[in-house]
Amino acid sequence: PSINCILDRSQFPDSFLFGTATSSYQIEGAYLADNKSLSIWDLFTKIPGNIRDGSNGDIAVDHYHRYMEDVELMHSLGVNSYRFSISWPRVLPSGRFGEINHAGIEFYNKLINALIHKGIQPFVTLNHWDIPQELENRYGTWLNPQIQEDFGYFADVCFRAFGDRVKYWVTINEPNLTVLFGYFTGQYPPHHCSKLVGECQPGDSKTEPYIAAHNVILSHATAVGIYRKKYQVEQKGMIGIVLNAFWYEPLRNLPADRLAVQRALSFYVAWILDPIIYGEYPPEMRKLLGSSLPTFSLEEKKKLENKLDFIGINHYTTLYAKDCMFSPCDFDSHQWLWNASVWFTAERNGIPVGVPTAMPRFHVVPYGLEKIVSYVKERYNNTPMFITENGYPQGSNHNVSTEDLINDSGRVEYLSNYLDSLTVAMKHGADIRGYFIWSLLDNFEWSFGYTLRFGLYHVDFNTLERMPKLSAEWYKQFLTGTNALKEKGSKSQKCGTY
Ligand code: PNW
Repeated sequence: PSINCILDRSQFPDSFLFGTATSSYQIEGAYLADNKSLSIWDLFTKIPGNIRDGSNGDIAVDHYHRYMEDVELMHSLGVNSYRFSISWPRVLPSGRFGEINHAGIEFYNKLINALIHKGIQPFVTLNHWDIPQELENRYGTWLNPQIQEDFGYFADVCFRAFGDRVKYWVTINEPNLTVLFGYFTGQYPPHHCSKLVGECQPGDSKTEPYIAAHNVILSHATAVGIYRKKYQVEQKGMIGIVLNAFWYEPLRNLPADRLAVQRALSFYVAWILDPIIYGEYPPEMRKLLGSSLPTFSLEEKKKLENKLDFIGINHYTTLYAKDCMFSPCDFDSHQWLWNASVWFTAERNGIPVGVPTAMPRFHVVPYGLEKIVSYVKERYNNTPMFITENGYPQGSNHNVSTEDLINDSGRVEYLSNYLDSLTVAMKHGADIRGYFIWSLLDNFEWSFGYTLRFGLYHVDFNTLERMPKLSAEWYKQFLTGTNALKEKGSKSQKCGTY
């Protein structure tokens, strides 16, 4: 691989967390084991057409039964942290309407203890999209304020059971993406959308994403409130939220497109973070949307005072943004941010923004990480940040051999250049506390099923055997300071020159 710069673990503080990330639905399998109930993803994946290869997470990579082996893989990498999520329907099969499932608690206890035994800090996400289906059936999850109390209850159960050992909590993973995918495009459960977009459950796609986001923000605040009040003093952990965050470049060198970039960031990232940190939706959003954006009551504002301790950033790629407000676009505005009058593309004059990957619209643009970190740093007064996901997808169809998948030099190049970009942001003062590679191993990639692979470890989806890829070797060598790839591959350039 051609790595443009020599990275060194010693460029990062000793306390810096280096890890890998996964989520429960994507890896655990055992979807009905030991009293677990169905999540919204268990049902959604069974409806034909929802998942590219018709697959689901029933078995996934069977982490539920192979967790000890997977902890060993992490130990051999030399990571000091692991980001994973707790399956809500495994711990509370009927949410707040039923009993705690002790088998579920037991599973996470065993996992957490095994990690700690190997010196790996658990970094735990309470909800990475798998919500008990019963809550969707009963009242419609994120569309109903009831979810705030129910999510708070689930969080409370987890703090009480695991908080003596877990010092890093994430409330919700990428809610900015899931409310748009769940209530606007309909790509994810609960599959609501307007007729414009495709086949789905009828929903008011113009208002539902705002309502869902409002309940997400207040659910986060409820969980943080419980942590602050009942646990944090004693358990001494940190709690935050994780956002999906692209970087955007103006498509044309025009003020209108530079404003479009700012609107895209506001309508996607600040949409969730401004209320949590400043108690109000972004002024840019309010100005354009007026009363179609919900407002926070006095009581709700009180809840928002709980804020957060860190911001988690999941960053994968950069897109070009084009203004559609000052001069209307003659094509449909891109679906995700229909309300921001921005259109996104990954190409300028036919030239892609970076080297393409196997995932549509995901290109390799390392400086995007530095840029998005600086944006968050400036807007939120350098609140502590973790890069909670960064990673590179490979496609796997029958044309690709296992050997090619194992020999993932594209991923090594991606990761080293993004990590290098992160060091630049840190040199400029960004308070970054950790970095997690998505993912430890190949797994169920949502709408893409098993057709996209993000793992440092290859998984044979028939035998479920794990095998290290070149990127696993690279990470290990980086973490243990024996950067042998340095001699073999890199152009011996100074870091920061990608
Ligand atoms: C994140 N997009 O999801 C999730 O947190 C992970 O669970 C997931 O496996 C990972 O990124 C890789 O995709 C995303 O369409 C899903 O732009 C879709 C998009 C971005 C992130």
